Amino acid sequence: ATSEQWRSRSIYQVLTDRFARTDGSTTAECNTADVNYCGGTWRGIIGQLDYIQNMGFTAIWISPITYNIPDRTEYGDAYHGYWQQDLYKLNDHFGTAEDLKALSQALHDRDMYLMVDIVTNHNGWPGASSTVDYTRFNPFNDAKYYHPSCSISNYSDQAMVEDCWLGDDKVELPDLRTEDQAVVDGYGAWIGELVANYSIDGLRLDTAKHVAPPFWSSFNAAAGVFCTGEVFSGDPSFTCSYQNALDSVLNYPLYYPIISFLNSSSGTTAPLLTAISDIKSQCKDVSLLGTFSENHDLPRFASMTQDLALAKNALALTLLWDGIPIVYAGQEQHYAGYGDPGNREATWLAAYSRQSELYNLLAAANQVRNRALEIDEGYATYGVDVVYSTQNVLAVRKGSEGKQIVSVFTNAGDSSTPYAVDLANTGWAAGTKVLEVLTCEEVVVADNGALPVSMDAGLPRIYFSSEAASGSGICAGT
Ligand code: ABC
Ligand code: CA
Repeated sequence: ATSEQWRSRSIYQVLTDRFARTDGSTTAECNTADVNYCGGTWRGIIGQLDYIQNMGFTAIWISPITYNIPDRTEYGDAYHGYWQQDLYKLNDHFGTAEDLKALSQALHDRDMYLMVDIVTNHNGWPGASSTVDYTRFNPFNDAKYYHPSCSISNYSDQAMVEDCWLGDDKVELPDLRTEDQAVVDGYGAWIGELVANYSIDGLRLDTAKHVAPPFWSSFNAAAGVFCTGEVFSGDPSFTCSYQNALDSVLNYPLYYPIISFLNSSSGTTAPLLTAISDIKSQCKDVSLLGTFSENHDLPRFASMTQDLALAKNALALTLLWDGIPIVYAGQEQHYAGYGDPGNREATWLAAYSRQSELYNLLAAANQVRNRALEIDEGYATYGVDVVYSTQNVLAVRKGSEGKQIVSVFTNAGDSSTPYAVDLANTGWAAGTKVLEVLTCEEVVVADNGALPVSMDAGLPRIYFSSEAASGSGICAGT
């Protein structure tokens, strides 16, 4: 699928090993500290697509699918898939080629997309650099395809970030010469075939900042589908520069301000306000960036605060901001693991509960976003417009006149008292009936054009006009 098609999607991120087992078990042991395979599979994902789709997601991103270091290492098993050894074989812990094709088909039958995580920067080796046997890799089976070993000791030295090796002597990540034509061609031929074989709709490109942009331009073209790169940096000018080579990047520059605003009541909106204008001025197309507040490399939101109202604000903001929202499996269950490997809890241990408050908040937020996208061709590209801000409260409008969503976020927290504000500049005329889609209460825009907003218990608010909501199922039955 193209960038244009991905712009209106909403992505649920899964580590295949940790999301769902073929047997559908909700009790199979999975102790993250053991760093071993827990038994999740592609067939398992097929079995839980209702769980994902009922939250309103229209795509999934799965962890790498290729053959990895087969044996246990000093850093445990390659259950995450980033220790690739053979591009032309699948990781059979997750299933067969037929299983992967079946997952792709099952998604397409639901009009959902499949995004696959791809590693091109390195392979994986279970030991020190001096012990690497290059003949074990396919297709780059000779030392000539790799940079000489050196470790990345200084992340501000970009040549070092690109040419030295990630990993250490427990698990080395031999670094490909991605500037060489033979490597560019080898990856290009492979990705075109992979995308076609499994009808893949989009790619998440691992370690994007460890590979120079010219490689990415060729790779994105060879893939022929939407590509979003992992440029792990909070610096907008650095991260945005990769969007000149790739369709999209993950929005790390937005991640840090989201967290510092919402992970405690003492945070402020200031960094987020700065980020909005920085990202807008530096990134080529903000509407294609991947917006997230958790992933498998970062501490879970709930490891920073147990406050559920703050978690709700973080998720509402993730979904209703500019860009393509991405929610990491387990976030809807308020999982609280701190960093790798603790943040890779098995989703099945929450029994795929649809009772969870965050599950229901995601369903409501995706529903209103999906509706706005359906009725407003300008929604996705309408850059968020700040209509109100204090240190602790932020209200934004997104979408064309009459079809806009106005959301209000706060870091007041769940023990806070009511807070009322009359919001001007929402774009709605006096007398317009507006629905708050999380409580399903209707309010009317006042004669002076202000939207009467009443906040309570630190909860976010999401407003959409009753007319635009009508017939969509939003707040149906209330
Ligand atoms: C294993 C063990 C761990 C052990 C580790 C050394 O080895 O499991 O217990 O501690 C995979 C696996 C991991 C595994 C690694 C290494 O491989 O998932 O479990 O860890 O063997 C991607 C993937 C990630 C994956 C890899 C490798 C890359 O998402 O899951 O890991 O294929 C760097 C990379 C980034 C990478 C990330 C984990 O590490 O750039 O691609 N992610 C700074 C640096 C970043 C750096 C980040 C985290 O720290 O600039 O480059 O990311 O280490 C902001 C700044 C940022 C800064 C942050 C901290 O602060 O703007 O630049 O990021 O303000
Ligand atoms: Ca590299």
